[in-house]
Amino acid sequence: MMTYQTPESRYDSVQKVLDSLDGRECAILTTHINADGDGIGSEVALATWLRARGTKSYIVNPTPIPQSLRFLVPDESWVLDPSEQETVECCYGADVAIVLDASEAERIGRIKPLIENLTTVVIDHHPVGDKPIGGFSFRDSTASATGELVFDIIMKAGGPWLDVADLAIYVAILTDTGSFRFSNSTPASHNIVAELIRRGVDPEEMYRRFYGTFSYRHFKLLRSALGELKVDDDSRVAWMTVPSKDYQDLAATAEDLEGFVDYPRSIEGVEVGILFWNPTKDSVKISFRSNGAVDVNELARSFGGGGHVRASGAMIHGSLEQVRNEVVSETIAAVKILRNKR
Ligand SMILES: [Mn+2]
Repeated sequence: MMTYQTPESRYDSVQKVLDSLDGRECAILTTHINADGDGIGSEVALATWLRARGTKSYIVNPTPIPQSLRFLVPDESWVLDPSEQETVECCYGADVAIVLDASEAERIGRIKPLIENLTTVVIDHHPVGDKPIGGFSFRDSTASATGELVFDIIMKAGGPWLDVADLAIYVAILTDTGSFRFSNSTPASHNIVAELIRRGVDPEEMYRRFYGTFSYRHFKLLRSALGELKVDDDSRVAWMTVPSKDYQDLAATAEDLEGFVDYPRSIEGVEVGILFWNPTKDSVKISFRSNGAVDVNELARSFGGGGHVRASGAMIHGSLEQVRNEVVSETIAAVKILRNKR
Protein backbone atom coordinates (compact mmCIF):
# COMPACT_ATOMS: atom_id res chain seq x y z
CA MET A 1 0.00 0.00 0.00
CA MET A 2 1.26 3.46 -0.83
CA THR A 3 1.66 5.73 2.19
CA TYR A 4 2.30 8.89 0.17
CA GLN A 5 -0.54 11.24 -0.64
CA THR A 6 -0.30 14.40 -2.68
CA PRO A 7 -1.00 17.38 -0.38
CA GLU A 8 -4.48 18.75 -1.03
CA SER A 9 -3.09 22.20 -1.74
CA ARG A 10 -1.55 20.78 -4.93
CA TYR A 11 -4.65 19.09 -6.36
CA ASP A 12 -5.75 21.96 -8.61
CA SER A 13 -2.27 22.62 -9.97
CA VAL A 14 -1.63 18.96 -10.71
CA GLN A 15 -4.92 18.77 -12.62
CA LYS A 16 -4.07 21.93 -14.59
CA VAL A 17 -0.68 20.51 -15.55
CA LEU A 18 -2.36 17.31 -16.73
CA ASP A 19 -4.88 19.32 -18.75
CA SER A 20 -2.17 21.38 -20.40
CA LEU A 21 -0.08 18.33 -21.29
CA ASP A 22 -2.95 16.21 -22.52
CA GLY A 23 -2.83 15.24 -26.17
CA ARG A 24 0.32 17.21 -26.98
CA GLU A 25 2.37 16.10 -29.94
CA CYS A 26 5.76 17.44 -29.00
CA ALA A 27 7.13 18.78 -25.73
CA ILE A 28 10.39 20.62 -25.00
CA LEU A 29 11.71 20.12 -21.49
CA THR A 30 14.31 22.36 -19.97
CA THR A 31 15.89 23.20 -16.63
CA HIS A 32 18.33 25.67 -15.10
CA ILE A 33 21.93 26.37 -16.06
CA ASN A 34 24.32 23.79 -14.55
CA ALA A 35 21.54 21.31 -13.96
CA ASP A 36 21.67 19.13 -10.87
CA GLY A 37 20.16 15.75 -10.03
CA ASP A 38 16.75 17.30 -9.47
CA GLY A 39 16.72 19.21 -12.77
CA ILE A 40 17.85 16.23 -14.87
CA GLY A 41 15.91 13.68 -12.83
CA SER A 42 12.68 15.66 -13.21
CA GLU A 43 13.23 16.07 -16.94
CA VAL A 44 13.97 12.39 -17.52
CA ALA A 45 11.02 11.24 -15.39
CA LEU A 46 8.57 13.55 -17.12
CA ALA A 47 9.95 12.85 -20.61
CA THR A 48 9.70 9.10 -19.99
CA TRP A 49 6.08 9.43 -18.88
CA LEU A 50 5.15 11.80 -21.72
CA ARG A 51 6.73 9.52 -24.31
CA ALA A 52 4.86 6.53 -22.91
CA ARG A 53 1.68 8.56 -23.54
CA GLY A 54 2.61 9.35 -27.10
CA THR A 55 4.07 12.87 -26.72
CA LYS A 56 7.46 13.19 -28.42
CA SER A 57 9.58 14.83 -25.74
CA TYR A 58 13.01 16.38 -25.93
CA ILE A 59 15.39 17.70 -23.31
CA VAL A 60 16.97 21.00 -24.36
CA ASN A 61 19.17 22.47 -21.64
CA PRO A 62 21.22 25.67 -21.52
CA THR A 63 24.30 23.73 -20.35
CA PRO A 64 25.31 20.09 -20.95
CA ILE A 65 24.11 17.28 -18.70
CA PRO A 66 26.81 16.57 -16.09
CA GLN A 67 28.72 13.34 -16.64
CA SER A 68 27.54 11.90 -13.34
CA LEU A 69 23.87 12.16 -14.39
CA ARG A 70 24.11 10.90 -17.96
CA PHE A 71 23.25 7.36 -16.94
CA LEU A 72 19.70 8.55 -16.24
CA VAL A 73 18.99 9.39 -19.88
CA PRO A 74 17.71 6.21 -21.51
CA ASP A 75 18.34 7.37 -25.08
CA GLU A 76 20.80 10.02 -26.29
CA SER A 77 18.36 11.03 -29.04
CA TRP A 78 16.10 12.55 -26.34
CA VAL A 79 18.71 15.24 -25.63
CA LEU A 80 19.13 18.06 -28.13
CA ASP A 81 21.92 20.62 -28.40
CA PRO A 82 20.44 24.16 -28.40
CA SER A 83 23.25 25.48 -30.59
CA GLU A 84 22.13 23.32 -33.54
CA GLN A 85 19.73 24.65 -36.13
CA GLU A 86 17.72 21.41 -36.10
CA THR A 87 17.07 21.90 -32.40
CA VAL A 88 15.88 25.45 -32.97
CA GLU A 89 13.42 24.18 -35.60
CA CYS A 90 12.31 21.36 -33.34
CA CYS A 91 11.58 23.87 -30.56
CA TYR A 92 9.63 26.17 -32.88
CA GLY A 93 7.58 23.20 -34.08
CA ALA A 94 6.75 21.88 -30.59
CA ASP A 95 3.42 22.58 -28.92
CA VAL A 96 4.38 22.85 -25.27
CA ALA A 97 7.44 23.79 -23.20
CA ILE A 98 8.01 22.54 -19.67
CA VAL A 99 10.46 24.35 -17.41
CA LEU A 100 11.59 22.25 -14.46
CA ASP A 101 13.34 23.21 -11.22
CA ALA A 102 13.57 26.88 -12.28
CA SER A 103 11.09 29.74 -12.35
CA GLU A 104 13.01 32.65 -13.80
CA ALA A 105 14.00 33.37 -17.39
CA GLU A 106 17.58 34.13 -16.39
CA ARG A 107 17.97 30.63 -14.98
CA ILE A 108 17.32 28.95 -18.35
CA GLY A 109 19.71 31.23 -20.24
CA ARG A 110 19.79 30.67 -23.99
CA ILE A 111 16.73 28.39 -23.98
CA LYS A 112 14.37 31.31 -23.31
CA PRO A 113 14.14 32.55 -26.92
CA LEU A 114 13.62 28.99 -28.18
CA ILE A 115 10.45 28.44 -26.17
CA GLU A 116 9.14 31.99 -26.01
CA ASN A 117 6.23 31.34 -28.34
CA LEU A 118 5.17 28.02 -26.85
CA THR A 119 2.54 27.33 -24.24
CA THR A 120 4.68 27.05 -21.12
CA VAL A 121 4.26 25.02 -17.95
CA VAL A 122 6.63 25.73 -15.06
CA ILE A 123 7.12 23.04 -12.39
CA ASP A 124 9.35 24.16 -9.56
CA HIS A 125 10.00 24.20 -5.82
CA HIS A 126 12.11 27.36 -5.55
CA PRO A 127 10.74 30.45 -3.80
CA VAL A 128 9.57 32.65 -6.66
CA GLY A 129 11.59 35.75 -7.59
CA ASP A 130 10.65 39.06 -9.21
CA LYS A 131 10.74 37.93 -12.82
CA PRO A 132 8.96 34.58 -13.13
CA ILE A 133 8.63 32.86 -16.51
CA GLY A 134 5.12 33.32 -17.94
CA GLY A 135 2.57 30.59 -18.55
CA PHE A 136 1.01 28.22 -16.06
CA SER A 137 3.08 27.35 -13.06
CA PHE A 138 2.90 24.52 -10.55
CA ARG A 139 5.10 25.72 -7.74
CA ASP A 140 5.44 24.57 -4.19
CA SER A 141 8.44 25.48 -2.09
CA THR A 142 7.43 22.90 0.52
CA ALA A 143 8.33 20.14 -1.96
CA SER A 144 11.69 18.54 -1.20
CA ALA A 145 12.52 18.48 -4.91
CA THR A 146 10.88 19.26 -8.23
CA GLY A 147 10.94 15.48 -8.65
CA GLU A 148 8.33 15.27 -5.90
CA LEU A 149 5.95 17.44 -7.97
CA VAL A 150 6.62 15.28 -11.03
CA PHE A 151 5.71 12.25 -8.90
CA ASP A 152 2.40 13.97 -8.04
CA ILE A 153 1.66 14.48 -11.73
CA ILE A 154 2.37 10.89 -12.77
CA MET A 155 0.45 9.59 -9.76
CA LYS A 156 -2.61 11.68 -10.53
CA ALA A 157 -2.47 10.48 -14.13
CA GLY A 158 -2.41 6.88 -12.87
CA GLY A 159 0.95 6.20 -14.55
CA PRO A 160 2.32 4.68 -16.63
CA TRP A 161 5.19 4.11 -14.19
CA LEU A 162 8.43 3.11 -15.85
CA ASP A 163 11.67 2.03 -14.14
CA VAL A 164 13.53 4.91 -15.78
CA ALA A 165 11.18 7.44 -14.19
CA ASP A 166 11.34 5.73 -10.79
CA LEU A 167 15.12 5.97 -10.80
CA ALA A 168 15.09 9.57 -12.05
CA ILE A 169 12.68 10.74 -9.32
CA TYR A 170 14.72 8.89 -6.72
CA VAL A 171 17.87 10.71 -7.87
CA ALA A 172 16.01 14.05 -7.87
CA ILE A 173 14.99 13.64 -4.23
CA LEU A 174 18.25 12.00 -3.13
CA THR A 175 20.41 14.81 -4.45
CA ASP A 176 18.19 17.75 -3.46
CA THR A 177 17.89 16.51 0.13
CA GLY A 178 21.65 15.90 0.34
CA SER A 179 20.98 12.21 0.83
CA PHE A 180 18.08 12.86 3.22
CA ARG A 181 20.13 15.04 5.55
CA PHE A 182 18.70 18.50 4.86
CA SER A 183 15.61 20.15 6.32
CA ASN A 184 13.63 19.30 3.18
CA SER A 185 13.81 15.59 4.07
CA THR A 186 10.13 15.47 4.95
CA PRO A 187 7.75 12.60 5.65
CA ALA A 188 6.47 13.20 2.12
CA SER A 189 9.88 12.82 0.50
CA HIS A 190 10.54 9.66 2.51
CA ASN A 191 7.14 8.23 1.61
CA ILE A 192 7.74 8.79 -2.08
CA VAL A 193 11.16 7.23 -1.82
CA ALA A 194 9.71 4.26 0.09
CA GLU A 195 7.41 3.69 -2.87
CA LEU A 196 10.29 3.95 -5.34
CA ILE A 197 12.38 1.46 -3.37
CA ARG A 198 9.40 -0.90 -3.21
CA ARG A 199 9.28 -0.71 -6.99
CA GLY A 200 12.91 -1.68 -7.37
CA VAL A 201 15.25 1.30 -6.97
CA ASP A 202 18.45 0.19 -5.19
CA PRO A 203 19.43 2.79 -2.54
CA GLU A 204 22.90 1.39 -1.94
CA GLU A 205 23.78 1.52 -5.62
CA MET A 206 22.54 5.10 -5.84
CA TYR A 207 24.39 6.11 -2.68
CA ARG A 208 27.62 4.70 -4.03
CA ARG A 209 27.15 6.42 -7.36
CA PHE A 210 26.58 9.86 -5.84
CA TYR A 211 28.30 9.93 -2.48
CA GLY A 212 30.58 6.94 -2.18
CA THR A 213 32.89 7.58 -5.13
CA PHE A 214 34.95 10.65 -5.99
CA SER A 215 37.70 11.33 -8.49
CA TYR A 216 41.26 11.67 -7.21
CA ARG A 217 41.07 15.24 -8.56
CA HIS A 218 38.23 15.94 -6.11
CA PHE A 219 40.51 15.07 -3.19
CA LYS A 220 43.45 17.08 -4.52
CA LEU A 221 41.19 20.11 -4.79
CA LEU A 222 39.69 19.48 -1.37
CA ARG A 223 43.17 19.29 0.17
CA SER A 224 44.12 22.68 -1.22
CA ALA A 225 40.70 24.25 -0.50
CA LEU A 226 40.79 23.15 3.15
CA GLY A 227 44.04 25.07 3.43
CA GLU A 228 41.96 28.16 2.63
CA LEU A 229 39.25 27.59 5.21
CA LYS A 230 38.48 30.70 7.29
CA VAL A 231 36.06 31.52 10.10
CA ASP A 232 34.97 34.92 11.37
CA ASP A 233 34.71 34.16 15.08
CA ASP A 234 32.44 37.04 15.86
CA SER A 235 29.68 36.48 13.30
CA ARG A 236 30.21 32.72 12.85
CA VAL A 237 30.49 32.99 9.09
CA ALA A 238 32.89 30.47 7.54
CA TRP A 239 34.21 30.39 4.00
CA MET A 240 36.45 28.27 1.86
CA THR A 241 38.13 29.08 -1.43
CA VAL A 242 39.21 26.71 -4.16
CA PRO A 243 42.61 28.09 -5.25
CA SER A 244 42.27 29.26 -8.88
CA LYS A 245 45.59 27.80 -9.89
CA ASP A 246 44.72 24.29 -8.71
CA TYR A 247 41.28 24.50 -10.31
CA GLN A 248 42.86 25.42 -13.64
CA ASP A 249 45.86 23.12 -13.46
CA LEU A 250 43.62 20.13 -12.74
CA ALA A 251 41.14 21.18 -15.46
CA ALA A 252 38.43 20.85 -12.82
CA THR A 253 34.68 21.34 -13.26
CA ALA A 254 31.94 22.24 -10.77
CA GLU A 255 31.27 18.49 -10.41
CA ASP A 256 34.66 18.04 -8.76
CA LEU A 257 33.55 20.39 -5.98
CA GLU A 258 30.58 18.29 -4.90
CA GLY A 259 30.08 18.63 -1.15
CA PHE A 260 32.83 21.22 -0.62
CA VAL A 261 30.46 23.87 0.74
CA ASP A 262 29.43 21.47 3.52
CA TYR A 263 32.86 21.88 5.16
CA PRO A 264 32.59 25.56 6.13
CA ARG A 265 28.91 25.06 6.97
CA SER A 266 29.57 22.12 9.26
CA ILE A 267 32.03 23.90 11.56
CA GLU A 268 30.68 24.01 15.10
CA GLY A 269 28.62 27.12 15.81
CA VAL A 270 28.71 28.42 12.23
CA GLU A 271 25.61 30.21 10.87
CA VAL A 272 26.56 30.48 7.20
CA GLY A 273 29.11 28.57 5.12
CA ILE A 274 30.35 29.93 1.79
CA LEU A 275 32.39 28.42 -1.01
CA PHE A 276 34.24 30.51 -3.60
CA TRP A 277 35.80 29.42 -6.84
CA ASN A 278 36.71 30.74 -10.29
CA PRO A 279 34.99 28.83 -13.09
CA THR A 280 36.59 31.35 -15.48
CA LYS A 281 39.29 33.98 -15.07
CA ASP A 282 36.97 36.94 -14.52
CA SER A 283 33.99 35.40 -12.78
CA VAL A 284 33.53 34.03 -9.30
CA LYS A 285 31.03 31.38 -8.33
CA ILE A 286 29.63 31.44 -4.81
CA SER A 287 27.69 28.78 -2.93
CA PHE A 288 25.91 29.69 0.29
CA ARG A 289 24.66 27.30 2.94
CA SER A 290 22.76 28.41 6.01
CA ASN A 291 22.24 26.46 9.18
CA GLY A 292 18.79 28.01 9.48
CA ALA A 293 18.89 31.53 10.88
CA VAL A 294 20.01 33.43 7.78
CA ASP A 295 17.97 33.42 4.54
CA VAL A 296 20.71 32.78 2.00
CA ASN A 297 18.25 32.94 -0.90
CA GLU A 298 17.82 36.63 -0.09
CA LEU A 299 21.56 37.04 0.28
CA ALA A 300 22.29 35.37 -3.07
CA ARG A 301 19.59 37.48 -4.73
CA SER A 302 21.37 40.65 -3.61
CA PHE A 303 24.29 39.39 -5.73
CA GLY A 304 22.15 38.50 -8.73
CA GLY A 305 21.77 34.81 -7.84
CA GLY A 306 19.19 32.86 -5.88
CA GLY A 307 18.07 29.44 -4.72
CA HIS A 308 16.52 28.22 -1.50
CA VAL A 309 16.35 29.66 2.01
CA ARG A 310 19.15 27.36 3.20
CA ALA A 311 21.05 26.70 -0.02
CA SER A 312 21.74 29.19 -2.78
CA GLY A 313 24.35 30.48 -5.16
CA ALA A 314 25.44 33.34 -7.37
CA MET A 315 27.92 34.13 -10.09
CA ILE A 316 29.70 37.48 -9.88
CA HIS A 317 31.90 39.19 -12.41
CA GLY A 318 35.18 40.36 -10.89
CA SER A 319 38.37 39.20 -9.27
CA LEU A 320 38.28 36.50 -6.64
CA GLU A 321 39.72 38.64 -3.90
CA GLN A 322 37.45 41.61 -4.52
CA VAL A 323 34.30 39.47 -4.77
CA ARG A 324 35.22 37.45 -1.72
CA ASN A 325 35.80 40.54 0.42
CA GLU A 326 32.48 41.99 -0.60
CA VAL A 327 30.45 38.79 -0.17
CA VAL A 328 32.01 37.90 3.17
CA SER A 329 31.39 41.35 4.60
CA GLU A 330 27.77 41.38 3.34
CA THR A 331 27.20 37.96 4.87
CA ILE A 332 28.70 39.05 8.19
CA ALA A 333 26.44 42.11 8.07
CA ALA A 334 23.38 39.91 7.41
CA VAL A 335 24.18 37.73 10.43
CA LYS A 336 24.64 40.78 12.62
CA ILE A 337 21.38 42.42 11.53
CA LEU A 338 19.58 39.21 12.40
CA ARG A 339 21.27 39.02 15.76
CA ASN A 340 20.25 42.55 16.63
CA LYS A 341 16.64 41.65 15.84
CA ARG A 342 16.62 38.74 18.28
MN1 LIG B 1 15.58 21.33 -7.01
